[in-house]
Amino acid sequence: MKVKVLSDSSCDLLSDEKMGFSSVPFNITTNEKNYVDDQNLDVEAMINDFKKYKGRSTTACPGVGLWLNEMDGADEIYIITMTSGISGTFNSASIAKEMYLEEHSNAKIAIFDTLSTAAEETLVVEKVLELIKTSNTFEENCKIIEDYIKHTRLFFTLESIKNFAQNGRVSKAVASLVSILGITIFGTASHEGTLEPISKCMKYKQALKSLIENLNEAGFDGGKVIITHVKNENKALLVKDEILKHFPTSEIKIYKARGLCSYYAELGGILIGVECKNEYEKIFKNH
Ligand code: X90
Repeated sequence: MKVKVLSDSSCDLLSDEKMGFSSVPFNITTNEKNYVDDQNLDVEAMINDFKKYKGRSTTACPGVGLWLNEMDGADEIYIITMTSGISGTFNSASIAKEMYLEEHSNAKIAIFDTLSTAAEETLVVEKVLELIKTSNTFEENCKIIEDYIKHTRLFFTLESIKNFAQNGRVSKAVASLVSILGITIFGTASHEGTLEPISKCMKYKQALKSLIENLNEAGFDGGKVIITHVKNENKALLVKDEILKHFPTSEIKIYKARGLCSYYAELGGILIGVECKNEYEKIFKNH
């Protein structure tokens, strides 16, 4: 029996055939170039291009055909997507699921909308990759994953949300924050899977303080943590040290953001995915 785990490229992990994992790419497009967010993308070069680029740019979620290709004759398929609150990726994976089932009526496919991105999506994918190694049934795994997603959170610090605002993926009120230079926005993925600012900070120390307060409120007590950074390993290490200072039993991994998240979280951005004790309500509006 063939099992596959699929996710879009807002997850930090690259395709890994041995693990049965495929990453399906977003596209990032400027007037000059198209960047395909797959294993061949030179993320650093893309970030450098964007430092100089002044024109417009957009992104596009993976099309139905790309999802279908990666389903690849599998009998059991787990699909983990970034938030349906700001992207069409969940929708396009859902259409691919229906089409695949028409041809493979005995296959089992489950799609999980993380209502989040990057570090939190990566936590979920890593959980699924662990689960498929157990002797659990598909249905048992799906229950565990659904419950897991209710207990993961995403926090972030961003130095710019210009690309977010330019693409109309935040409200006007949030977009207005972009005009203020030199501040860090500390925020979280909302219940609906949108960007929710919590505070504006002049110093990174304030953002770290907010993070620890929010982790306590979320019932975090030292579980697994993933930190995704956009060319900012120093700050990722700072965040790691601060979390360990307050929650010494945390298991923390640091990953580099891939193309899509580097584009939206922008240079310096940090995304923190955590496992929490408290349930966080996830409101799925678009499906
Ligand atoms: O083209 C598309 O479908 C992509 C749409 C938007 C992608 C957003 C990527 C977010 C990257 C930014 C900060 C955290 C926001 C949290 C919201 C859930 C990371």
